[in-house]
Amino acid sequence: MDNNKFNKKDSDKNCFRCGMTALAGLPNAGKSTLLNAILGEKIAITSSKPQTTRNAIIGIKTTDDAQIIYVDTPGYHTGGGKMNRAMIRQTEEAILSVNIVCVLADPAERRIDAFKTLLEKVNAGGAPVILVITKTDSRGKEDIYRAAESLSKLALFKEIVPVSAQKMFNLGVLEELIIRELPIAPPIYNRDELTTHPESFIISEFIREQAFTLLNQEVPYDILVETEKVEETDGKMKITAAIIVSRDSQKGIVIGKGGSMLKEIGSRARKELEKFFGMKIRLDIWVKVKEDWSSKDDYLRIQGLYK
Ligand SMILES: Nc1nc2c(ncn2[C@@H]2O[C@H](COP(=O)(O)OP(=O)(O)OP(=O)(O)O)[C@@H](O)[C@H]2O)c(=O)[nH]1
Ligand SMILES: [Mg+2]
Repeated sequence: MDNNKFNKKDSDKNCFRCGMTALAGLPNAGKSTLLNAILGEKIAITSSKPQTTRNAIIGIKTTDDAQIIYVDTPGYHTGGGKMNRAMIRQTEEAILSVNIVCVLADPAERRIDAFKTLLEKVNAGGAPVILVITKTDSRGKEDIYRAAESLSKLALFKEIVPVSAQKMFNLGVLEELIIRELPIAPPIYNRDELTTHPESFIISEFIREQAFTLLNQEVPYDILVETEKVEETDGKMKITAAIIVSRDSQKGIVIGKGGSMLKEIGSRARKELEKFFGMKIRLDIWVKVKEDWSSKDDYLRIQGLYK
C-alpha cells in the first residue's frame, strides 16, 4: 500500500497501532448503528427489525495514532436454512480473525441463553473481549447499571463500556480501549479509505435497507438486491438494480398499489445514496422473482455470502 497519504508525523511514530476489532452481538443489539456513529458516515445498513445485517461489514477508522479495522457482523442467531448458516459463518469467522472483540448488548436484552452461546464462541476465539452496553439513551441509569452488572458475570471481560450511538456517548472511550489492544503496526489502508466493499455492494445494501424497513412480515427476509449497472457521466450516477423476491406473490407487495411501494423504496434509497456518493443519482429499480433464491449458491454470492 501507499503510505504517502499519511502525514509525516504519523509515519514517523513508532507506536502507531493497527488491527481489527469485531462488533458482535445478538440481532438488533445496535452493532451497525454503532459502526456508522464511530465512522461518522453511514456504510452499514440498520433497521428496527432483527437480522438486518447479512455480511461482515468492514469499516476503517484512521486517527493520528491508530487504524482500527471494524468488522460489523450479522446478529448471532440460530435460524435454519442456507442463508442463515452463511450469515452465522460470517460472524464466527470475524470473531476468529480479529485482535479484539466488542460484544454488544442492549440493556433490555432478555435472550440470555443465546447471549451465553455467543460468548462461548467469542471466548473460544481467544481474543480479549469488551462488553459494550448499547443504547444508554433509551434507559435510566439504574437499568444500565443493572444490565451491565448481570451481563458482566457471564464471561471474563477486559472492559465494560456503556455507549449510545444515537447520542455519541462514550464512543471516544471505547475507541481508546480498542486501540490499546491492537498491535503496534503500520496502517494497512490509506487514511481516506472507509471500507473495502465495492460500490455495487453499498448500493445494493442501501436499497435493501429501505425495502427491509418499509416491508413487513417475511418479505424483508426474502429480499435480495442486485446492482446491475452503474454509469457515471458528468458528475451524475445512473444505477439500475433489481429487487429479487422468493415468491411470485411477493412481487406485487414490493411494487405496491400503482407502483407506490417501489417508488418509495427507490426515492428513500436514492436520497441516502446521494448523501453517500455526494452526487446526483438516477435510480431505476425493477422487481423479479427467483423461487427460493436463498437456498441457491449463485444468489447467496450476489449477497456476498459465497466466494
Ligand atoms: N435509542 C437508541 N437506539 C439505537 C441505538 N443504536 C441502535 N439503535 C436502534 O436499534 C435498532 C437496531 O439497530 P442496528 O444497528 O440495526 O442493530 P444490529 O445489531 O446491527 O442488528 P442486526 O444487523 O439485525 O444484527 C435500530 O432501530 C436502531 O435505531 C442507540 O444508541 N440508541
Ligand atoms: Mg446490523
